[in-house]
Amino acid sequence: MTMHFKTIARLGLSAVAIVAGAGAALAQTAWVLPSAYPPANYHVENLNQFAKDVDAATKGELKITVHPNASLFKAPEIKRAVQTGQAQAGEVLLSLHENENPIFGLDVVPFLATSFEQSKKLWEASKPAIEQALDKQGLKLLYTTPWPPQGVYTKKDVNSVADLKGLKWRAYNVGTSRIAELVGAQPVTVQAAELPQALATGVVDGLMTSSATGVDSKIWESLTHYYDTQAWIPKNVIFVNKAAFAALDPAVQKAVTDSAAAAETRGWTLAVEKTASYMETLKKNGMQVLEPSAELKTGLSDVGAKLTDDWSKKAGADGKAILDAYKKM
Ligand code: PCA
Repeated sequence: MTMHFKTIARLGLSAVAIVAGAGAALAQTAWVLPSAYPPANYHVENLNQFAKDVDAATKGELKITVHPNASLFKAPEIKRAVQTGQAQAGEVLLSLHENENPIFGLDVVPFLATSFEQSKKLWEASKPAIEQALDKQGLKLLYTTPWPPQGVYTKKDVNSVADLKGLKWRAYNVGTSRIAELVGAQPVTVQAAELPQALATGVVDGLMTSSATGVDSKIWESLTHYYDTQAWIPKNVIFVNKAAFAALDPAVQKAVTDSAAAAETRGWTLAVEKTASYMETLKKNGMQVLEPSAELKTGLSDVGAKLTDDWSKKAGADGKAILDAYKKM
């Protein structure tokens, strides 16, 4: 792995190999695309299809190799790796980077957009600002895909937020740490690739995430309850280093953006379809999949109001304009 990483770092943006064809030399560009999620996850399935589509549309001129499960870079490092050209493209959970720009954390404001339909509207309202923020960082946005709505996993009954007090609470971003703080749990930041281990060793015994990540981590081996609170719908974004993109022929660029548009449509459809089957998988494996009580809902909505307030303060007038635009949609 170390060798592999070094080779990539050395090749950087000019990862171009010359492949000898039948009598002619064909210039082939090779990109690596790190992702932090496991191979069976639909985000990664979608990335693999995207890479295949680009390969077919460019007749092999651009080869994209997807590296899933944080095997090349850890989740919080992927964005910087693409900005610096250590990887040409990458997939990240956008809200991991809320500290750089509050707009990256809009989709994890609790109870703002809780259905896929609302989430799509929120995306449309915020896309120009997100695209521009990424552009300023040397990144070109390719597409986005949602995770399923976020619920609460524990190994005991939870009737109100008071029951979350004292839990070893797995956090994956600023918002989920802040929730721990507000409910009196102990936040432990663990990214998805390390979650199975953290659950198995008892480092965490409570968290909010999707049915997808519950299934990916075989959560039923450690926890017993899933409260379907549908609190927010986080999104992954897939982007490319601008210089790497600019170095492509226009026809290859078009193949990339066309394949990305197809991946975006496919990703949203997959998310909807998979949410239902992930819930079934949780049940089949013995998880109690439950509706939150009225008291739990109220408690979480109070927590959500505090996070909304935090976000509005950070995001200022620009943030407010986006929120207003979303509310009118
Ligand atoms: N799964 C990822 C991010 C959001 C989600 O549903 C995780 O838990 O890390």
